Formats: sequence, C-alpha cells, structure tokens
Amino acid sequence: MEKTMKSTKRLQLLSFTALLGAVVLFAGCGEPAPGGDPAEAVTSVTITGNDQMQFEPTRFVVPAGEEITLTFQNIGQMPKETMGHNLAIIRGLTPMAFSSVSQQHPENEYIAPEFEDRVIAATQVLGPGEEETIVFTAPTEPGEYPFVCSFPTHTGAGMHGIMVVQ
Ligand SMILES: [Cu+2]
Repeated sequence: MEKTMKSTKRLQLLSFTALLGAVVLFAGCGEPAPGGDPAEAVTSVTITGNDQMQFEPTRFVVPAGEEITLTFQNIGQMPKETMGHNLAIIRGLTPMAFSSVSQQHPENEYIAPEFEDRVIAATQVLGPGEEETIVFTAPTEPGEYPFVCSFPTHTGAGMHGIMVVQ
C-alpha cells in the first residue's frame, strides 16, 4: 500500500514537471508581440510624440556601447509654436532637473547650454508631421537613462521615458 502511494506521487510529480516544461517551451517559442518585445534590446527604435504630450513607447532597451538609430516622429497636429516636441536622452539628471532649466532655452532647441554634457543624444524641436532620425552610441555603462521632451511644461505633464542600457 505504502509503495503504491509513493509511486503515484512520483508519477504526479513527473506529469507536473512535463507540464511545466511544455509551458516554458511554449512561452519561449511564442510569436513576438506586435511592434516587438519591449524587453528585448534593439539597435533601431521609433518613438512618437502626440498632442496629448505622450511618448510611445516610454521605455526601450538597447545594448551597451552599440550604435543606435532612433527616429522620433511628431504625430500631432497642433502648431509647433504651442505643441512642439523634442526628444533628449540624458544622464546624471532627473527629467525635471534637466527640463526645468532647458525649457528656458528656445534659442538652443530647449537644451540648457550648461547641461549639454549630460545629453547623450537629442533631436531638434519638431512640428506636426515632422520626424528626425538621430544616430548615437549607447553608453557603455548599463543602467537606466531618461529621455524627455523639454518643450515648456511637457516633462512635467509626463512627457518622459526610460532608455534601458544592458
Ligand atoms: Cu513635447
């Protein structure tokens, strides 16, 4: 009796292990999500900004030290003077610390001259329907680097995201 119980238990354990294996296998072979897996490192990325002051996506992952091609598209319709957008990837500053000063510098595409050494890469300010592609080298140090729109009030309204370097 004791022996039978034991072997039944072992059989259940085996089935469970097989099931787990199947689940892991299935997950591993799944089709990538539309637009790519946001957790996967890429060397090319497109980010949009809209009239609601939202970036999409707000997070992307790049491999350390690689050359990255980033296209930023302003998909809004409002005029550049009131709803322009830029995209600046920064290091060593919070989005608000960077933008509260940078937004006072329209003459320099809303990049504070004193923070230029904190800018990994940046686009110009884009009007509706405009896009710009920038090529830059990802930092060699893994970590999280913010990207922001520093057009006045936009960072405070939530127009920022994270570039993960891994
Ligand atoms: Cu903006």
